[in-house]
Amino acid sequence: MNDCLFCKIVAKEMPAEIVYETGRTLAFRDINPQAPTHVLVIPKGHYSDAAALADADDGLADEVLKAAHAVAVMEGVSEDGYRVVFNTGAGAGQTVFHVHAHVLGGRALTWPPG
Ligand code: D5M
Repeated sequence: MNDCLFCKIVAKEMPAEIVYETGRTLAFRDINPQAPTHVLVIPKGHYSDAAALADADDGLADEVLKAAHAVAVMEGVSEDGYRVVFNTGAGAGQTVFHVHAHVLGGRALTWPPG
């Protein structure tokens, strides 16, 4: 996708602090962190949101979730608990329409979220 910010990060046309990478996924720090650990995990291929990723039905959604857990372990937040969030749709606060899992941890996380 020509105008997609996260496709540009995948293509290394935009800088990002990459913390983890597999063949089909990429994880980088959120530019506006909401917790001590706030990493975004994306598929390298373009899917607009979590529903489109699920529809791909080729194991990629599993890989994104596995990468999210690997990031939590690497960041040292898996023991105390962490959150994986897919904002899906503008009404849920999605602003970048290349599906991304927010991995949040390193502080007490309250529920319900805002
Ligand atoms: O989350 C979109 C997230 O993407 C939001 O937390 C900011 C983050 N963001 C936006 N631009 C960048 C760049 N260039 N690097 C890293 N992080 C970025 P959403 O769920 O769509 O609201």
